Amino acid sequence: MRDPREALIVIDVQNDFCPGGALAVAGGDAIIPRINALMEDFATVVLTQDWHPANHASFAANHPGAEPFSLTEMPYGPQVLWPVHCVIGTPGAGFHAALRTDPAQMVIRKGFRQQIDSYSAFFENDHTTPTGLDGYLRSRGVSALTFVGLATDYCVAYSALDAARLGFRAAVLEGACRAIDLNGSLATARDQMRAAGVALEA
Ligand code: VGL
Ligand code: ZN
Repeated sequence: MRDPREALIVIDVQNDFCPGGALAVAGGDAIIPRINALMEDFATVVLTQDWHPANHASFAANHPGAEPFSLTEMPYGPQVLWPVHCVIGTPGAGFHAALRTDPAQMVIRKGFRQQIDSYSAFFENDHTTPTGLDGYLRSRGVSALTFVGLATDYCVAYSALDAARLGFRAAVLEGACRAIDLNGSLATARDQMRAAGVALEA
């Protein structure tokens, strides 16, 4: 068992990000056995769930003429337009059946505001609207975070970068993550994480 000040943060291991899903990440389900085993080592386990209304502004389908994986401009900056995914209450938004969920004390849902996407477990993409996870972890005395899950270059990276900015010690176990890797996004995310002091571990 690790020091009780350490928490495991499991990002978006949902059906739509796994093979067969609407925004499938290659090998997304292959990381699940390791994540399940890691849960044994941490006194605090948090799961996150991408959780969008069907009319969400991050869906290309809600921007007439826009192709999935194209870029648009939102009031808060550039935003990738994704295929419809993780719609509230649908099977695609559910956790993968192989993921253990019983050890988790907290499930954070994010991306439920129609106008704002939310990659990070801490802040929506405007970088100011909080999810409440920071307060939850601090009030439980947690100061160090290990991130695993999907996708390395979006929700995992944004979460780890925010964690470092908020003053948590942050590590990403890359072997327990898989990336979307859109136009070099994985290399960019790794550079940003290294620069922010996030430990990239195997
Ligand atoms: C994610 C794209 C859109 C992720 C979520 O979990 O990395 N990526 N929504
Ligand atoms: Zn999403």
